[in-house]
Amino acid sequence: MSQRISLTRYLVEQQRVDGHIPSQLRLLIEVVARACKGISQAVNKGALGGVLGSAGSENVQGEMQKKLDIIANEVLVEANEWGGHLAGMASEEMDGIYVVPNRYPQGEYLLLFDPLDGSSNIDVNVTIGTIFSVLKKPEGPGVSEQDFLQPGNRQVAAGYCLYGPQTTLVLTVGDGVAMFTLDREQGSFVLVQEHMRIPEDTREFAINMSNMRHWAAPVVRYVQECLAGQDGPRGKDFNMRWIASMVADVHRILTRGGIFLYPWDKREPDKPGKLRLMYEANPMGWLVEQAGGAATNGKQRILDVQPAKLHERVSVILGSRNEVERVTGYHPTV
Ligand code: AHM
Ligand code: MG
Repeated sequence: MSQRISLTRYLVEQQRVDGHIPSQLRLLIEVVARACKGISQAVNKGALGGVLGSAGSENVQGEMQKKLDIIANEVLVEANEWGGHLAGMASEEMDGIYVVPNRYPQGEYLLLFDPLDGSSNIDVNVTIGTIFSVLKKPEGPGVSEQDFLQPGNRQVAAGYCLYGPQTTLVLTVGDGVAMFTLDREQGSFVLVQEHMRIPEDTREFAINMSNMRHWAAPVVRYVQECLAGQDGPRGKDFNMRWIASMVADVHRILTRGGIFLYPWDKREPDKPGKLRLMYEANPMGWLVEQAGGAATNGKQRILDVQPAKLHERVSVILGSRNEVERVTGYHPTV
C-alpha cells in the first residue's frame, strides 16, 4: 500500500464517501480503538506493570477473573461512557448491563464486549484480544437488558483487537473486513489489508481435542474424517491448531482459512456451548461472513439466533465456507 491510511481516515471515508456509517458510530469505533491501545500497553508491560495473575474474584459465569480481565473492562467502560455516542454497555465481565450515567449525554448505540478474550493465555504470554459488537438501541426512553437482546444480523459494527506480536485491529461496518496494525511510534492504527477473504476450502481445523469423548456424533464424525487424512473419506491430510484464544484462532482463519469449532458437549449438557453469543460468536460470526466464510451453531446461522439473555452461550462452528457447510450438514435437521 503506497499511501498510509489511518483508521481515522478509513472511517471518515466510510462515513463521507460511502455513507456507510453515521458520525456517532465513527466516533464510537475510534474510542474503542483508543481504549484497545491502552489495553495493549497494559498487556505489553505484563509483570513489569503488575497486571498478571488472578484478581481473586469470579464473573457472573463462575469463571475466575484475571487482573487484566478487570483492567481491560474498566478501560473500555471509562473510555466509552462520556462521549455521548452510547446508551449502554454489556460485557462478559459485568453481571448486568451498564447504563451510561445520566451526567453524560445518551447516544443511540449499545456496545458489547469481551474485554480480554483468551484469559487462560494472559499469564503465559500468548496472544489474547478484545472482541466488540455494536447494536443500535431500539427507539424509546431509557435502556434495558431487553434492548440488547437482538440477533447478530442487527449488528452495525463488529471487530476485535489482537494483542500478539503485533497489535492488530480487525473491523467490519458491513462493507467487508479491514485490518489495521498499530504503529507504536505514531500511536495510530494503519490500514494493512482491506476486503479480507477466507478461502472456501481448507486443510486446517481448530478444536480442543481433549474434549472429543464429550462431543456429539456429528462433530466426532467430522473430526475423525479429518484425522483419517489422505486414506479417509476426505482424501486429504489435515493440520490442526488450537491457541485457546478464540480471537487468535479466528484471526488465523481470516488470514489463511480454516475451521474453528467450540461445540456443545456432554460435560454441561444444559448449556448450548461454552462461548458467549452476544460478545464472542456474533461479532466473530459477522466478521467471518463479511470475509466470505460461514458461521453456524450446527443447526442455524449464528447471526439469526435470537438471544434470550445477555450472557447466552452458543455452540460455534465458523470459518471456510465449504467446511462449515459440511459439518453443519452432518447435524440432524430437526
Ligand atoms: P474467555 O473469554 O474467558 O477467555 O473464554 C473463551 C476462550 C476462547 O477464547 C477459547 O476459544 C476458549 O475459551 C478456550 O477454551 P478451552 O480452554 O476449553 O480450550
Ligand atoms: Mg472470551
